[in-house]
Amino acid sequence: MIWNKSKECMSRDEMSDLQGKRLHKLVELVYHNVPFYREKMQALDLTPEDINSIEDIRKLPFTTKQDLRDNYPTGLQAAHQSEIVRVHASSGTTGNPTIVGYTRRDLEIWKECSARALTAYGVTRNDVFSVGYGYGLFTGGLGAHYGVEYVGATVIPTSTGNTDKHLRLLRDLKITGIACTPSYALYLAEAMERNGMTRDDICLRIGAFGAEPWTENMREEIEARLGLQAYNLYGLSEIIGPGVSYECVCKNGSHIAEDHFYPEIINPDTLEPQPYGTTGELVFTTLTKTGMPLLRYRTKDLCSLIGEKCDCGRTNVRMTRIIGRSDDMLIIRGINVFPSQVESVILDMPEFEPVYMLVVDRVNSLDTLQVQVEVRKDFFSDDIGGMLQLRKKLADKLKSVLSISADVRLMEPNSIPRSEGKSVRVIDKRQLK
Ligand code: DLL
Repeated sequence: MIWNKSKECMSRDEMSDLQGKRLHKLVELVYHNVPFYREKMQALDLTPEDINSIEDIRKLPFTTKQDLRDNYPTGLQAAHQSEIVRVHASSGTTGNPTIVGYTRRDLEIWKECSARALTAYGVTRNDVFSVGYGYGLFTGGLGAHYGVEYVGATVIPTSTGNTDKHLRLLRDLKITGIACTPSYALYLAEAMERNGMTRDDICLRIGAFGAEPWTENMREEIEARLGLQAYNLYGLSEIIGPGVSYECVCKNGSHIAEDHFYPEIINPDTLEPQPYGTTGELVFTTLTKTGMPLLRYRTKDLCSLIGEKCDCGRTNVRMTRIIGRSDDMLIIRGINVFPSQVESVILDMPEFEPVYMLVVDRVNSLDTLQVQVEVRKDFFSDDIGGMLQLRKKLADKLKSVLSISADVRLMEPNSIPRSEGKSVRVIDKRQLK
């Protein structure tokens, strides 16, 4: 099923035409209503009349997270405060949070994108859907919530916390769909097993997972343990929230709602736009938003775009999984390391739980990488020789993938703290020193 065939299956020419028209309107809006953009455009000697097709986007300035911080709290808002009907904020680990104001129209767009995603996964009005993302300033909870209602399925606003109650509801309400972070999905699976439940005690068939990077291995693990089809859901608060892109049943890249969010991939160093298939930093322009529209917002997320037609019939451009962020990429002894590389090694080995932590430090001016990982109950033992062997096996695999050696620490089952929201997988002590 396709929620909005006219927009999700448009011909390329029609789409470019629509994007160009919307871009022109957007530029007019921000030029007149947002001094930050007017000044940036004036510095480039640009007026809205110079932007007439989607190709003209390359003339426009980029926007960064720092620009949002500098204009805290509402300096980039294009709508009058009386038009703003909701505010979300993105969790920053440092500095001011990013405040995002939504107009009524923005909320309609968001609901539409969320419904497109759920329909692409196969959700219908007959589903009972639990939203396990946090409700509140985070966009996950309410973003998924209104999409489920719009599709006409039954929404259970479970939110985070209270895993035992969540499990009970999954079983008793015969919940068929769930939206949460992939790490929480695994946590639920563990809790289920601890409570003596199996996947046959629940009716889950569809999962909408996102808000943090995850891998194909993790997909297989979640699907096997919860007995569902796991789909990727991507988004960010600055752009709108979950629903910016979503997988379809082909599970081969996520379709971008590109009639609303125009994607580009740039080289983060030269800022040059890159062709389809090249990995780089993902940049979005919100073509239709009116609350806090953004021109060429640099997400820091690294991925590539897929231009080929998808077997599902949608023509919207797809993006690959996020392989990391240009700013959470670790540089250890000069080598770029993405936590997702470590994850795929760990998830490839049956001896380990998909729960790990990277601790990066600097000892005598030398970077060190420690990888803590939980050994599965069935493989954990007092046999020191066996444990040392297992440790070496993982260390060797990590070395061959990362090109640097890691100090592997085997941990007892359930000893690494779990998170209900986005998981924390990296502790970089170098920044704290
Ligand atoms: O995480 C919105 C969201 C909620 C998406 C629920 C999907 C599901 P922020 O808190 O602003 O918004 O964080 C956005 O999270 O730039 C990515 O780095 C990361 N991210 C989000 N979805 C995915 C995903 C929400 N599917 C930041 N895969 C983004 C990888 C993701 N990373």
